[in-house]
Formats: sequence, structure tokens, C-alpha cells
Amino acid sequence: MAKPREEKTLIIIKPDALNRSLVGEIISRFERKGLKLVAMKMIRLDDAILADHYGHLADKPFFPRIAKFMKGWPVIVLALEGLEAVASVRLITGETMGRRADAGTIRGDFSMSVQANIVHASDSVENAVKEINRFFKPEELHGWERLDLEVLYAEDERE
Ligand code: IDP
Ligand code: MG
Repeated sequence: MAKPREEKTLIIIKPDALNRSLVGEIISRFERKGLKLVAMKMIRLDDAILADHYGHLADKPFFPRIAKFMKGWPVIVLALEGLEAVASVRLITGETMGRRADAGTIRGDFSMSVQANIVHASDSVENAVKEINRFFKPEELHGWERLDLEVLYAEDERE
């Protein structure tokens, strides 16, 4: 088996989660999993950053609705780190359509919608790098050594 990689991934806690007082619950799920929080802030998105972030959806008829929703309230952006963090976070997040997402996932447990689906999570390592650079300055990313590595990973995974 290939050695698992240490990766960072970008999460956006969306306006529906903020309005439904689910911010702490969402962050708690990532923390409890063992993902390391390396950056976090509350920001208001604008058209420029949304056009960039949702560039793959720019031609879709629902794009203006997503943009209106995402810039209508503040969001919380965070970067999480861990072995294979991108795929691991996507599993915890669940599929795009909330009402069909697996029970136990964030979207499966808290969302009935495709648009109001609680969180964004990077979908590939390549996009995670782009998205982290889009939302965070290098000095906003904190490298820190966690004290509980020995109970989170096997010895060979920690090397
Ligand atoms: P993802 O968030 O699961 O990666 P994407 O296909 O990248 O899904 O879409 C980005 C976001 O755009 C989704 O999280 C969702 O909020 C919104 N979206 C995707 N498809 C639709 C749709 O058919 N109608 C309305 N909003 C959509
Ligand atoms: Mg996506």
C-alpha cells in the first residue's frame, strides 16, 4: 500500500449552518475525527471570490442562486490537516444532495437540500491547494505539532 500523505483541505461552513447554529457541531465533528485545525476565520464572500471558487458551475442556471446564498451571510472558512485529509473529509461531508446523503455524514444528518448543504469541502488534493491559497494568506496557516499523535496514528504512519 502506498504511504498515506499528509494533506490539507478547505472547508466552508455555509450560511445555512450559521443560521441554524450548527457551526460548533460541524467543527466538533472534524475535531473528533482527528483532523488538525490549521486555519479558521469568518468572512463575507463577494462575487469575485465566488466566481473563482464556483468557476466549474458558472454556466449552470442555478449559479446566481448559489452566489446570492453564499454572499448573503458570513461564512466560516477553515483548513484541516491529516493523512489523506481531502478524501477523509469528503466522506464525513457526504454527497452533494443533502436529502440523499448517507446518515452519519454532515449533509446526511443536517441537510434536506442541494444548495443548503451545510459545508463545502475540497474535492481533490489539487483543488485543496488552490482553495486554501484562495481563502488564506500563508501567514494565516498555522503549523503546529499535536500532542496526541501517538493515539491518532500508528508508528509507521507518524514517520
Ligand atoms: P460539492 O459541494 O458536493 O463538491 P459541487 O458539484 O462542486 O458539489 O457543487 C458546488 C455546490 O453548488 C454544491 O455544494 C451545492 O451547494 C451547489 N449545487 C450543486 N448542484 C446544484 C444544483 O443542481 N442546484 C442547486 N445548487 C447546486
Ligand atoms: Mg465541489
